[in-house]
Amino acid sequence: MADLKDRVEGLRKAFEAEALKVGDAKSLEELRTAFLGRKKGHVTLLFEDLKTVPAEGKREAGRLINELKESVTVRLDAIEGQLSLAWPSVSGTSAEAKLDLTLPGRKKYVGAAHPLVLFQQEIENVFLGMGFTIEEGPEIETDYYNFEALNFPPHHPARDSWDTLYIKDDLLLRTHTSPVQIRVMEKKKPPIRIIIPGRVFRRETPDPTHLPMFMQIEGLVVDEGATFAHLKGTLEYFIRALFGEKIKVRFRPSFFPFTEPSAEVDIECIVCGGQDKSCRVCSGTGWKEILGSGMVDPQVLKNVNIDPEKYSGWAFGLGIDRTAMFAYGITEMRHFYENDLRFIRQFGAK
Ligand code: FA5
Repeated sequence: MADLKDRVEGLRKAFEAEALKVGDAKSLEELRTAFLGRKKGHVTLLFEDLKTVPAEGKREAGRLINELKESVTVRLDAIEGQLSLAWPSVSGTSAEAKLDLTLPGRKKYVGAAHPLVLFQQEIENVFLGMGFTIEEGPEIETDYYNFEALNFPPHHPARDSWDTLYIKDDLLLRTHTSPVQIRVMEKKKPPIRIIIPGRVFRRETPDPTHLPMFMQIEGLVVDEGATFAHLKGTLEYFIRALFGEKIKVRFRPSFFPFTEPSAEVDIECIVCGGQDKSCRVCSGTGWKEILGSGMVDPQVLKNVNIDPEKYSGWAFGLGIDRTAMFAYGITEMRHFYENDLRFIRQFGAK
């Protein structure tokens, strides 16, 4: 038994010494065969010798040999793992083991701002340059802020044009950024000159220019002597700053319960220039609406305790996604949300 113990120890040391020399798959396989080979492996032969050990020592001897077998196997597997992780050596013998230095490197991409975020920042910068400041508000709103304070009485038919997603009776996903106008006017007194970017939600079937979740940027100015001429001049300046001096812009009369008079603003269809009767973006009209606007209705000012005899205001709500389509010449708004990296990497992600 003492003799077997010594042989186990001797083999363990011999194995360790050999294991340190292994440098490739071939020498690893040779070492595995030498110690664990089915017929003549050193450890295998020990099991043969076990038969000659007297009965009272068999159990202990078996344990020692099994431990040796286990530690040899674990060590061989670990070496195999290390070899497969290592770079193939240039001097390797097989063709595939050679490192091909002429292959192009693998590009590592770092994260970058989403194209809509970049575009939102571009819009914000134009307005920050004109002295506006940025405000934000909640995406989950009450009926009061989304509708009632904005002059939509309950059951008013104009509510139908905002297909609303309700959470419960009085709580809804805001359908526009206009409720933040009310929240700000409740807290701040004129002069007010703000923009409000944010996500809005509507029960809409997606198509190339409509989504059920999209982004708006609201603008609000309240001051003594604010007029429609200021609204028109500011929006024209903004649109030319984004699209260049030559862009064609038109103001079209419209209706919103919270502004009077109201106007929608269209820009020429950058996709077809009005030349394609089957254009999926402008439906062949040559124009596409990008924002709604108007003079703040005196009733809305009264709702927030601002005296409409002293102050007047104007406001607008621009679709960020819709406008970004034109700025980047994209014919499908859904691309912005599908997160296809081939699309996204065209906008600043390096
Ligand atoms: C409004 O949401 C008003 N709150 C805008 C407003 C603000 C008027 C302040 C007056 C004063 P409208 O529903 O038209 O209006 O939406 C404004 C803009 O959002 C549209 O011109 C368009 O650019 C964008 N938009 C509207 N619906 C969608 C949609 N389903 N998907 C993407 N963009 C949309």
